[in-house]
Amino acid sequence: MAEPIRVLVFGKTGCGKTSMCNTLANLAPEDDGYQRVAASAKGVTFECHTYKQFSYSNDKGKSIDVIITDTIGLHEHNQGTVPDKEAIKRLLEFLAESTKGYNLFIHVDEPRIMNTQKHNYDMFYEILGQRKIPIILVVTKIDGDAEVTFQEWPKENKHYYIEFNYKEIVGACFARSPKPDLENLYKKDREKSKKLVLQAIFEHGQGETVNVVPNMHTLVRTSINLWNKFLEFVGVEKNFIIWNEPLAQMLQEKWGISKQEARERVNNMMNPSKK
Ligand SMILES: Nc1nc2c(ncn2[C@@H]2O[C@H](COP(=O)(O)OP(=O)(O)OP(=O)(O)O)[C@@H](O)[C@H]2O)c(=O)[nH]1
Ligand SMILES: [Mg+2]
Repeated sequence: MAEPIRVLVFGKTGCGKTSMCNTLANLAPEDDGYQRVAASAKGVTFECHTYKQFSYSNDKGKSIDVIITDTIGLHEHNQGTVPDKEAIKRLLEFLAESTKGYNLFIHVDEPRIMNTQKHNYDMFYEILGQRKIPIILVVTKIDGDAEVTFQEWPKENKHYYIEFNYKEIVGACFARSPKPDLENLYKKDREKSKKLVLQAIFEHGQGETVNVVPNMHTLVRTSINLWNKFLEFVGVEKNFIIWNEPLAQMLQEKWGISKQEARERVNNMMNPSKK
């Protein structure tokens, strides 16, 4: 039997990642495995979560199995649930355990293009995926715009994204409402959006899997690059590394080396000239 397609979902906090994953995995609030979503000021998802495998058959009767992982939203306010430093650390810890790798990245974002969009893209596609994992963009919350359909949105806005390597841009709505009238409309939107995203997974996710953190060296290098990228975004001078200890601890736990060896490895990589 063919291997399932492994998909990693990322994007800034509150853009609708979990709402999309719940919908793709066919989960409603009363179901086991449904993950909480909310319009709160603080981020909701505080751990990466992998959903149970599900199947999708397209219009031509071809089917795929999909395993989808939702991640912690980045770019929270520092009073939020998971400040960026902690979010990056949890993400790396999770990825270091994800030895099967990924076939596809889904970047989720809202219609208005902001600086956080490029920043998230760089962190995942450029640094973590080393440009080896194909990526698609899902733009949520198109429902607020009566003028544009899901199919029209990507056509009308694709020129804003030419600097990015997105294989496809999908317009979507994954909202849910307790008000029955609104929910009737949202339900149809979710069904349409689900089909569009699953079809994009079908088309772009069938290549080889790539393990994003295959060894200790990659973990340290990736952490440094991610952290520097984050500092660049918040405008702090590069190489201001306060990460040595958490990183050494990760190496120690995951690869079972001594504390001293872990510290030495991290220090050598942080300051290669002193080696
Ligand atoms: N109008 C509208 N609201 C949406 C849509 N998708 C999600 N929402 C709402 O946006 C809010 C945040 O959604 P979540 O799915 O929790 O967002 P998230 O990206 O997982 O957030 P974090 O876990 O904090 O990173 C919720 O109130 C959702 O109901 C959409 O397509 N349209
Ligand atoms: Mg979430």
